[in-house]
Amino acid sequence: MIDFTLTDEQLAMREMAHDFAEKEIRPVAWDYDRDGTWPQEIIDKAWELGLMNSHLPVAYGGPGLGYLDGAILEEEIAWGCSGIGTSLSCNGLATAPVALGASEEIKKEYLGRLSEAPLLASFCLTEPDAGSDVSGMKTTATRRGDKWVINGSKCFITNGEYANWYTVFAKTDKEAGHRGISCFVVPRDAGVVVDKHEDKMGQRASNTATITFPEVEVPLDHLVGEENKGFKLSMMTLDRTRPGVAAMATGVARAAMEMAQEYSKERVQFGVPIAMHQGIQFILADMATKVHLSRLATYNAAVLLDQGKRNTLESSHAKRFAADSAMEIAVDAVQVFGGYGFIKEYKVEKLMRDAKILQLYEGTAQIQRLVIARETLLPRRAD
Ligand code: COS
Repeated sequence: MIDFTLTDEQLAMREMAHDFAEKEIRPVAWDYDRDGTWPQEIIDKAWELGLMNSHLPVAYGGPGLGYLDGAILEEEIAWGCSGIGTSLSCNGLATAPVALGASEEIKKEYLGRLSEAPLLASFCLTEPDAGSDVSGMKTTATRRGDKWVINGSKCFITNGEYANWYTVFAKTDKEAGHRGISCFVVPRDAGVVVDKHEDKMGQRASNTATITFPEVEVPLDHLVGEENKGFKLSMMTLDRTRPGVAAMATGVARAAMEMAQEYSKERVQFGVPIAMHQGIQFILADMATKVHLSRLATYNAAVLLDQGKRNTLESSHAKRFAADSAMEIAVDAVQVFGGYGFIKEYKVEKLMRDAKILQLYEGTAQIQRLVIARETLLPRRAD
């Protein structure tokens, strides 16, 4: 049976998240964007209300909500501000490999921390010379006595400056390509160095940093999953988190569409509101279709995860379509505003800047197409 009817609990959750986005995020989002301020106050409030760590298993103090539940929350929060949404949802990226592969003790310790206090964790995969090409990474982890010693630098790390701990991917066998990568949990106080805070075009309320690991030592049990099996863990993680990015993209797209709808009903040209002109109506109609399909693709990718099925293809469909649509819709929303859309006072330009990163992080629009092409040309379904 195909049924996307939300349960009463999901509807209540959506309303709570929307209320939070409307009352706590929207009134300050444009100030945070202008100043690039870190939204700690909002993070604390969101954590209190249970709007963070929705995926954290009950066994480690979390609410243990499903991926569809998470997507519903993420769309609403991103409707408020996707920069703040990225800060709030990033724990999901850092914790996925841990939930998938870490020992019970490590899960209790590190996942438990996030449910005990409004702490953050960061996912460290990307390097200056290894973005789309994950297996080109240069960071190494070497076993020395009863420790792993990690050396290297990671860039574009979301929440990097504020994280309490990091999920780090490093080469444990330099000659083995993607089969020589392992994953580790690294507490910040192990000697992690925050090098650089990026000044970004959009999503300016989220923190993006360069993180260096200079001879950072962690105990042997901080290896997540099996040695040299980290690449697969990173891919399985992205399968789980890309629907969340798609949900955020749907939220940004919806916000831009609503702004364009409202403005087109007020703005009068040639004696009538511009919403009466067919040229504008067609733009608004395409926005509505894209928002609708983005949400359906997102829910589809999330529901498969909730059913315990592999969703690599659907996850990339959702991420690629929703992110591309958010960008198109935000550009078109500025167009509907005409010259005013280019003026910061009218607010819609923020959404155009924010939308761009959705086509870049967690796999570019081109990487999603690569995954889609491979999955459809050479299906490898292991449900
Ligand atoms: N789930 C489980 N296993 C997967 C998988 C998935 N979704 N995708 C790939 N694998 C496995 C493959 O089955 C293969 O296994 P074997 O070692 O048994 O052969 C292995 O991983 C290598 O896969 P592949 O050959 O497809 O790897 P590539 O090096 O060609 O990389 C892409 C594939 C490009 C898709 C991958 O590197 C990628 O997603 N890059 C983008 C990274 C990204 O999103 N970065 C953003 C950082 S987070 S903000």
